[in-house]
Amino acid sequence: MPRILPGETDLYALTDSRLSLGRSVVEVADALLRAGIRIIQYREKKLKSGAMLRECEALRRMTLEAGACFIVNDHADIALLCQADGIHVGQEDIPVPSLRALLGPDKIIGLSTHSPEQALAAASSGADYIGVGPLFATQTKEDVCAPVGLEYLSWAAVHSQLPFVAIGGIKRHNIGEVVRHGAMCCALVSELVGAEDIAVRVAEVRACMQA
Ligand code: 3NM
Repeated sequence: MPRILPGETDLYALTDSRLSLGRSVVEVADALLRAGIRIIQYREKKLKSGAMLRECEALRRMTLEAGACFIVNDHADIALLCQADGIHVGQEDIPVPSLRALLGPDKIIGLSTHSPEQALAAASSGADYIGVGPLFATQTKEDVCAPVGLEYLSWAAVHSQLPFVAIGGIKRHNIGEVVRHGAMCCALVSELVGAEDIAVRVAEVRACMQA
């Protein structure tokens, strides 16, 4: 199973069919994988669980073929059933130790964090990586807190005991700044899945990271 953590790859893509210009999750994931994305998180908030499982099974097959890591947002049952590489949860979801007991030692568990205190707690809880954000304003996540800004990212770059992925409002115009503040891996939703040509967009984003 492809166990790839943030830090081992530069970009982390999340799905969101509401932002995908009418394309299916499978179509978007295919374009992301062809563009060389090596971690995909399935994040669909509005579907019934049966439909979610069918999509996750398809994405699992595709990510395995591409040698990419597949993470499911929130749903431990679906992550297990589709044999995903891991799960990503937020601060108010099932706590990491309970997920670990359920999923076992090998599944990746990612946790969203919004402050240094939460990052330190994540490390002691047994999470494998953390999300650091939202760095900037975002319309993509409904219940997200106010932007934490780049200060927390700078803190994480020095002090995080876990691999981390920067997230929240990251676009071509600000990703250079995010990299300069110490992010080795950036998670983007609208900027990638909302692009007409996803391969071109991934190349542009990568060029901005390196500029
Ligand atoms: N988690 P976009 S921000 C899913 O800060 C998610 O934990 C966040 O979407 C966090 O790249 C976010 O379109 C949405 O701004 C990011």
